[in-house]
Amino acid sequence: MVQPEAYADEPWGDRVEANYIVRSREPFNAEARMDGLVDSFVTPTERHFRRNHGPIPNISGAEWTMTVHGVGAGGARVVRLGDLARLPQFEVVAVLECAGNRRDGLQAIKPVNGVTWGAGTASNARWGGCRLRDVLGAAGVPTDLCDPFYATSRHVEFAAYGESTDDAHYASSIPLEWVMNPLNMVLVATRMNGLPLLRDHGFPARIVAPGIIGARWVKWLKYVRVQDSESTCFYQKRDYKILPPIANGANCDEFWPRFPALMEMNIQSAVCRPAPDEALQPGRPYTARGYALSGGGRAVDRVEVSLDGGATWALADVVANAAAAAGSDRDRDWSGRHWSWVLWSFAIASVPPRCTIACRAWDSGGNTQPAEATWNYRGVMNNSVFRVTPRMAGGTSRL
Ligand SMILES: Nc1nc2c(c(=O)[nH]1)N[C@H]1C(S)=C(S)[C@@H](COP(=O)(O)O)O[C@H]1N2
Ligand SMILES: [Mo]
Repeated sequence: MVQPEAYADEPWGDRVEANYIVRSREPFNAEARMDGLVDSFVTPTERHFRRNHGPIPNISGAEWTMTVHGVGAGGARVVRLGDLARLPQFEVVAVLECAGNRRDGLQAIKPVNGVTWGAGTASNARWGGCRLRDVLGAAGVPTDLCDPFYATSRHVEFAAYGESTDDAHYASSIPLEWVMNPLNMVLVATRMNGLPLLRDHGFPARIVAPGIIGARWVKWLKYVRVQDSESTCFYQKRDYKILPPIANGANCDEFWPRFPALMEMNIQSAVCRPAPDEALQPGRPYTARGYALSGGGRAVDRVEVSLDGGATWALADVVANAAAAAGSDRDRDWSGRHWSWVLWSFAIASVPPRCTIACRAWDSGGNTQPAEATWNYRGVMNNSVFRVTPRMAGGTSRL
């Protein structure tokens, strides 16, 4: 349990509350206002959502240490920011999405266990730091994925400084093989959008695991550890799983061990404009805009919009993607991996007097979003077709 005094030192100066819908203050949980998400391909830091399971630790960069538990003799080492800075530096533009994004759609069906979220817990940032693979390689972990070492399933656990609400500390893990593949760009990130991480985002160092749900992007790193089984932390074993709809608060203990910890994001999209509180002018043109993303490095291949309840779907224009942002006309990065979201727009020539705008995306795995959501106890991974029914401005149109 976290004592209330633990929240006495929160970084309120770094939080532009006007940009957010604040869902809880202790811990600080705030999603981005939808209309602020589509102005730029890379989400400005002051608009990036914040998701915390406890108070924000106040760590001195000069004093911070992270322990690396690698393999064999000399496999345990303590690293400081200077050690990370001496390794080759990389940048990746990657979308961070909370597995609880759009939980409100499941809550509307039946109560769920978790913070309410609309579609504002996804943001696209430019992350910088060194590769976790290089940190582990220096701690004795074989970097050749054909090494017999990889014949056995292994995991890397990430654990955080600071307290958390459900366990002694925040921790989780992902498969080692994923981390050691350089194409996957798993970083020990120290920078976000060109600046040192804010405290809210994990200063001085966090995991960036592109294509994987936000819960694995552990902030305020205390140690990284190679081990034979996944993390036993609450957030790995008893949270962030899609339980079957028969599981509930009374019987969930029976179901947690039977279902795997979530890893890759699923195909997702949302309308950001019109925002939920925005009024449209009937009969006038309007350009709807939004984002779409997928997990595991899969590309968003198309985004579709329906104004007739899903009877017909028209193609939206993808107006920003990673290739365009990098000044390239190739739609695939050479490795075929996609870590960013795309932004899309859809021109409506004349806004009908009553309309629901629906969107859905398709990814390179041929996946699309289901017409209706299936409820799950933890309220995770809701990616049903996104619908917004805007308010219509009454009376005369604005001059
Ligand atoms: N130490 C720590 N790391 C954490 C969390 C946390 O509560 N504590 N929350 C996780 C979850 S669930 C998400 S979605 C992302 C959110 O990252 P952000 O706050 O930088 O947007 O951080 C992850 N890393
Ligand atoms: Mo999350």
